[in-house]
Amino acid sequence: NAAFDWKDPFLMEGLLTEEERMIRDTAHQYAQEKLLPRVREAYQKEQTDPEIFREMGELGLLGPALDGYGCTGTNYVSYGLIAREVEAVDSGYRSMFSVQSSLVMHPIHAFGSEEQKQKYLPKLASGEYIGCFGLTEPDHGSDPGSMITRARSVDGGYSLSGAKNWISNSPFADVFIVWAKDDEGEIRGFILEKGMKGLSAPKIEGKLALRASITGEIVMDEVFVPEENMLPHVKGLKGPFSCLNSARLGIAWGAIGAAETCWHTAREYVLDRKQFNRPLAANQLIQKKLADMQTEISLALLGCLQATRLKDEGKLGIPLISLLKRNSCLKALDVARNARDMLGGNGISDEYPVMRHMQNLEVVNTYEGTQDIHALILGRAQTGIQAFF
Ligand code: TGC
Ligand code: FAD
Repeated sequence: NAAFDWKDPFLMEGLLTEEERMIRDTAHQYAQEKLLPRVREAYQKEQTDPEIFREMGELGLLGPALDGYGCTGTNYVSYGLIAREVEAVDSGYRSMFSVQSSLVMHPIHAFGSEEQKQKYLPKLASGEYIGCFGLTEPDHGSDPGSMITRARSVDGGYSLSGAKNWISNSPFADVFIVWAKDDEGEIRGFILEKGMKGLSAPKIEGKLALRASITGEIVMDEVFVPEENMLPHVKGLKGPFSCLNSARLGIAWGAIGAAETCWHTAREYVLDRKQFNRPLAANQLIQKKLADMQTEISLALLGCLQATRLKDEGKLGIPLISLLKRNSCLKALDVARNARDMLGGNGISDEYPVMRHMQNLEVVNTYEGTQDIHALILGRAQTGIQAFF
């Protein structure tokens, strides 16, 4: 009889290559040794340490799936494994990794000029530069195609005016990827730099979730952006959306990393804690909750692995990303809420990570397309009927 590994029922470990396991182990060690010790205070005080970018950069974890320009050049399975390890500590730290890698480095790599790639990518890969991605506006979130930020043609470049809201990393970013409509109404991508006249990025205070990741606005008042800072090789919504494809797949892995932490914490807790003279784990209701967690987490991970293998082979259909991003967020939220419940009163204390994960996952379920937007993308993909306008 073959052994059953309760943590890894499908023996997924054996489906990874040696290189993937090595990268995963590097990310695991970094997350546990460097991120975990600082998260509690960072979350309490709503503080984000920019040094984290430098540390990740040193280990080759930023933009890992990109080739050249100081990037590691791994596959996307390794990217997903990094996201899972980082988010096992905190979704906010995975957010910092995702934005830098998929939303800032990827568009420069995929749509930038040779000069832009050489100027920005090595410094973003090392973490010397911090990047942010401005798509969402105060009045246009799920429907970014209706954005009002404008890039007016002026002598030698463009004049950008408008506001972006809920932007991860913006208050301390050096590089801003901003999406704006040109004189023809076409969406174009622009690289803005800290210090440009008319550009500011105030912090959004008082978040009740994702508190270890700084979030802000991007306010642009006739910011002059030279012609050479426009991304030359993409037009239209497919620019920002193709960045979201990689980031959303990373979230599908990451949210399950957070769920795993909640599951393992709950399992240990119910084995240790006694009520009615026996461990909580001896109760059928508790065991059912653990079984549900194990089932959803292991199935979700297998789905992530198969989809990401398809991506690495160039065979991934985009709606599958919506299926996985939505499923991982919803299942992870369910796991986190049940884990919180199983810890009783202790479940609300920050001595345990579960309530923090539960709060974070509310954001993860909302950003990069809400659960319902992803359901509508999947509905359209199977009926051919667009239901969101
Ligand atoms: P639609 O008509 O569907 O498409 C317009 C054009 O875009 C193309 N396209 C894609 N291309 C590549 N990948 C994708 N996933 C694509 N989805 C669409 C499409 O082919 C079309 O191209 P063309 O050449 O024919 O013009 O556009 P729509 O306006 O009807 O879109 C509707 C909808 C709901 C699907 C879309 O707007 C959507 O996904 N909304 C959600 C918004 C969102 O995800 N925002 C994310 C902001 S960034 C963020 O949250 C970062 S948080 C990161 C962190 O901290 O970790
Ligand atoms: P809305 O679009 O107003 O949606 C509100 C509700 O209405 C949701 O439940 C939604 O599902 C529902 N809804 C909307 N349209 C429909 C419809 N047609 N049918 C049915 N239901 C619908 N954005 C960036 O550009 N860059 C970032 O770095 C970034 N980081 C973020 C960090 C944080 C902490 C947060 C909270 C958000 C971040 N975002 C970022 C923004 C995020 O992508 C948006 O919040 C998200 O896309 C949803 O948009 P919205 O908040 O405007 O909600």
